[in-house]
Amino acid sequence: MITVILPTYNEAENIKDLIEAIEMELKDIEHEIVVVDDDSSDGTIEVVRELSNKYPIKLISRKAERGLGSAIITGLKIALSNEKVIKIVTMDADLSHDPRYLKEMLRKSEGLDILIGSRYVKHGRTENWSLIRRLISYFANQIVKLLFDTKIGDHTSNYRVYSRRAAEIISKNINTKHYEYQIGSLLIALDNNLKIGEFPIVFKERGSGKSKLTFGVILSWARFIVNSFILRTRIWKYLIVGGIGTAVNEGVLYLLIRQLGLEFASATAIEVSIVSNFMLNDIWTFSENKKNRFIYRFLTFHLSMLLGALANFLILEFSVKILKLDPLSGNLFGIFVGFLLRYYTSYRYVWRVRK
Ligand SMILES: Nc1nc2c(ncn2[C@@H]2O[C@H](COP(=O)(O)OP(=O)(O)OP(=O)(O)O)[C@@H](O)[C@H]2O)c(=O)[nH]1
Ligand SMILES: [Mg+2]
Repeated sequence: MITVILPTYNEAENIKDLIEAIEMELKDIEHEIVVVDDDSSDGTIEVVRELSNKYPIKLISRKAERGLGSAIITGLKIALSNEKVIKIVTMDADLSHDPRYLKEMLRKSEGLDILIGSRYVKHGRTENWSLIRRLISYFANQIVKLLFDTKIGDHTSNYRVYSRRAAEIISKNINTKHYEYQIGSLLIALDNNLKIGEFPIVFKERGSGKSKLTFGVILSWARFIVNSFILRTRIWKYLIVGGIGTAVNEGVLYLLIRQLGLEFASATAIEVSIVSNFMLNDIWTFSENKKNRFIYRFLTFHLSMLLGALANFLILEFSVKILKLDPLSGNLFGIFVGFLLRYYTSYRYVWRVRK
C-alpha cells in the first residue's frame, strides 16, 4: 500500500484537479491520500471533504500547528501508523508536481530509500519561472551540494518517494518545522547512509493561489544551512588553527622585518604560517584523515590556500567594481568566501574526509 501526503495551505483552486489526477494514475495500486491542512481560509477543507466521499482520503485539519515541514512529518507519522504502507509519496498541492510521474517514480524507487523528483538533473527543469527565481533556487541547491557534499542536484524538491525505513528514521530525528524540512530530512538520510536517487521532473509554476515563499522564509532557510554546516563540520578547529596562523604570521613578520625588509619578511611569514596551519590541521583538525601521502597533503594544502586567496581577491574586485560595495565590506565578503573555499578544498581534497 502507498500513502500520498499532500500538505495544503490555501489550495482550494488546485486540490481537486490534483487529487483527481492522482486517482487516475493510481487506480490500479492500493493507496490512500493524506491531506494535512493548516487551517486554510479559502475552502480547501470543504473541497477535500467533498472529495473524500469518492476517494480514499484522510483529511487532517490542524488548527494549532503551522508549517510545511511539520505538516509533512504529521503525514509521515500517520502513514507509518498503518502497517501495510510500504512507500510514502509527498507532493506539493499546487499542481507544480505532475502526477503523471507517479508510477514511474514508484517503480524507480525500488531499492532506494528516497527518490527525489528533481529539477536539477539531466532532463529535469522548471517551467515558467522568472530568471531570478530560477537562479536563486539553482544556486541555493549548488551551495548546499558543495557545503554538505551531498551529490544531490535538487535538495528542495518536495516531490519524493520514501521507503518506510526512511520515513521512520526522518520522522524520528527531524526537528525543522518549515521549508528547512527538505534539506534537514536529506541530511538525516545521508547521516544514516540511506540510499538516495533522483528522477527528472518538469516543475510547473503553481496552478493558482499565492506563493508562500517570502523573504523571511528564505532568511530562516539560510540560517538553517549555516547552523547545520557549522554544527556538522570541523570548521571550529579549522578556524582556531587559522587564528593561530594569523598570530604566527604576525610574529614572524615582526622578527624578520628588520633583517629582510618588508617583502621577504612577509613572504617568509606567509609561508611559515601556511606550514604551521598545515601541521596543526594535520595533527588535530583532520587527524583521522591521512589517506593521501604526506607530500601530497602538504602541496595540495598550499594550493588550497592559494585558491582561497584568489577567491578573496576576485570577490573583492567584483564587490567594489560591480556591486559598488565599499572595499572593506567587499573584502569581508571575500574573506568569508575565501575561507569557505579553503575549508572545503582542505576537507574534500587535501584530507579527503568523505570516501
Ligand atoms: N499544511 C501546510 N502546508 C503548507 C504550508 N506552507 C506551504 N504549504 C504547502 O506546501 C506546498 C508547497 O508550498 P508552496 O507555497 O507551493 O511553496 P513553493 O512551491 O516553494 O512556492 P510557490 O509554488 O511559488 O508558492 C503547497 O502544497 C502548500 O500549500 C503550511 O504552513 N502548512
Ligand atoms: Mg509551489
